[in-house]
Amino acid sequence: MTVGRMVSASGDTIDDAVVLAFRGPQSYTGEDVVEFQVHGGPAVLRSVMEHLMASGARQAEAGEFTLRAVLNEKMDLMQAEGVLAMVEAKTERARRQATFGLTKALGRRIDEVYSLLMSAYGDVTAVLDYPEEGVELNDVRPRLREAEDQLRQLAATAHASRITQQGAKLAIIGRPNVGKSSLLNALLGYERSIVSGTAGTTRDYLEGQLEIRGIPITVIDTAGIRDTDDPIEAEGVAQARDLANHADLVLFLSDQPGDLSDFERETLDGLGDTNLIRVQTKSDLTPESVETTSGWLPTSALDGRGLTELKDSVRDRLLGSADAEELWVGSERHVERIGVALEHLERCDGASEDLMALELQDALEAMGALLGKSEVSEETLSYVFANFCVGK
Ligand SMILES: Nc1nc2c(ncn2[C@@H]2O[C@H](COP(=O)(O)OP(=O)(O)OP(=O)(O)O)[C@@H](O)[C@H]2O)c(=O)[nH]1
Ligand SMILES: [Mg+2]
Repeated sequence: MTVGRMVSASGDTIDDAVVLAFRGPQSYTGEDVVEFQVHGGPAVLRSVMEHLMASGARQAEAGEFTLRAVLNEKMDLMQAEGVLAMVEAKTERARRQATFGLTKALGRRIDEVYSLLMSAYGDVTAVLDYPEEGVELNDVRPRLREAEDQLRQLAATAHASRITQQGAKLAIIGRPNVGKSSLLNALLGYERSIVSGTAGTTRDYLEGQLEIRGIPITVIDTAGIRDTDDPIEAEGVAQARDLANHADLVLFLSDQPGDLSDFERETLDGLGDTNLIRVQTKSDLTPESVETTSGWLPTSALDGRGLTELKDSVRDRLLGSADAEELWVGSERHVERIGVALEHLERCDGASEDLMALELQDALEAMGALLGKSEVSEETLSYVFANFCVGK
């Protein structure tokens, strides 16, 4: 580490800087690396960059430092993907999941399955090559089932992982005046949307960002849905239904769940149950003696009751049973490769030994591509590094 003055070729002072030299192979990329720590500010940075480039340097490509680290075997491809996930992590939960990539925990789990398949493959080829040795194929099946189970468990975490990393869209819909904008404001903790007793206050949709139980969420407040002749309102209604259809989760609101209009019923039926939470609003107005309608979660934007339960319910619906402490498979590349391996394993069921050997070969190849055991293709590298930012 050196503290010194940076001067141009013509002797002009550029800045005082700290210069850190990392000698390969003990550096991030494995190569010799020099880091300049200069005073911030756009003019200083521009001047330093200009002078470095005039001396023969060039701007790094997106992800080039990490790519070089992979090519120099300082880290494997899954760790590099962990770096990207770490940089992109918006919440604590996403950050934790990224550490599983960085620390090779995910790679080790996949490696275990790979070894299991490899030993099964070895036995199948032994049966084929030396039929007289009498290796029982029965020994192979439990290992294949075990590998299949493990891969299925990993594949099942993909949805939760995507939601945690990329966030989810939550649409609030319901008839006019039911309290949609009030619920949005209550969830956000500030007055994002105009609230009034006039039905049809919200005509256009609007969005707010928040975090619910560690999940980045975009909440969308929409125009009240009802049968209307007003063309502007009808446009808002159509938009609300469309937003609900494209959201990861819909909160369907009613202050009188026992008395839905035909239009509300029809909208509700069109949404299906899987990504829907039925929310009863204004439950502060309901006398204690009145039982809550089954299947509806009672809430009040006014006094905050039911909002904790609502947030828990949002988390449960979005993440399912995926446990945050478990390893999750996040990258699309991992999900896709695991899917391919699973397809081949399924085809082993009831297959003859020679077919099984072929399927196992393909399954191993898919897993090997994940771990970088086989030659990593240019195409895979550019796919992985396409999303990196410059300087990583
Ligand atoms: N008592 C009570 N009143 C509420 C509650 N939530 C909303 N309101 C009232 O209900 C009325 C309508 O609320 P909004 O949030 O504007 O309803 P909206 O569904 O967005 O209505 P539109 O935008 O017209 O579709 C307002 O007068 C609110 O003060 C609640 O939890 N309790
Ligand atoms: Mg509104």
